[in-house]
Amino acid sequence: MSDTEPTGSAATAADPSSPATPPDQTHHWWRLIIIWVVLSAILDPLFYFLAGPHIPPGTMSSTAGGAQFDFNVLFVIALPVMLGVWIYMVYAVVQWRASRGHPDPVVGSSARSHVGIQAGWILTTTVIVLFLAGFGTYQLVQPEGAGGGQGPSPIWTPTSHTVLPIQVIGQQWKFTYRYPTFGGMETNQLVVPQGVTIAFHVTSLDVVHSFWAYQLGVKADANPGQDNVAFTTPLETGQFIVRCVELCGIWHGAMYNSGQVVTPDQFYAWGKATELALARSTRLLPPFRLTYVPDANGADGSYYPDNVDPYSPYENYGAPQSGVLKPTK
Ligand SMILES: [Cu+2]
Repeated sequence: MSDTEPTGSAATAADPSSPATPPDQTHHWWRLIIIWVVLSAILDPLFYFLAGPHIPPGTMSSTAGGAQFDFNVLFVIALPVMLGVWIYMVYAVVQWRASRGHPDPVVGSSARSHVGIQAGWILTTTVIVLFLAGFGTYQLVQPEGAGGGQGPSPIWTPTSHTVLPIQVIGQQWKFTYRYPTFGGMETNQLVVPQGVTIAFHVTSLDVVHSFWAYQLGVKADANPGQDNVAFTTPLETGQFIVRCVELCGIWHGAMYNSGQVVTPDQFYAWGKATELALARSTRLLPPFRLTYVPDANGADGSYYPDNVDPYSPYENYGAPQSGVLKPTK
């Protein structure tokens, strides 16, 4: 900025040719503020009540509804800030463009160090940022852990006594699901009951994957050797999409399937039927554990519970079984 012009006197020197300069200053401020307040008061509720209910990920589960609410609150706060910038920009372009022949805007000392503007600016932005930090932190922890993986010992745990555990096992390149409630069966179908709080125990057999049940508002990293817990309560029946959202190898992009929220009756019927249908393969699985160790032999995608060393004598690495190798533990 150039302030080499003589201060103060330059503005007064221009006055005789354009007499109305000083009162015009406040006029612009009030006009800007009124446009801003009116537009914010119209557009904020319009967004919240018309667009808000359709914002992803929807309201299929408690955590999805929470994510939608959080987004809408943040947007309602952000919209007036965006409007403030846009309105000022458009107003400046229209009102103060050179072709309108107005005198130059104020320069020199009167354009600097306006205590009110500075204090207001710092105060407003500080209040907004601190509120967002507080709101974000609270929402992250309190409403059912917000659907994110909380690690093996979650900060937020459900108050409900009927929590259904479902294990999500990421592996190159699919998700499988183990249901300890149904004999530890493992299936590639994710079926969950409506109205029941679910604890997803997310883990991996190989590299880092990430379990994202989009419409349920659940997203948790799948790390080998880690039990990452995420809670949600499905509220609406229907289909939801599951994707891997951590680049995990060449077929990462094909690592998706869909899940189903059904009524509790349908769920238990499905569970019992599937448990029966899978009984023979379930017997070949390692017992249900929160984490596993992949089979070092394995092109077949099999795995061990994590209390068995994959390099123990139980593994024969393709060598014929003989009496030489004996369990040492
Ligand atoms: Cu993956």
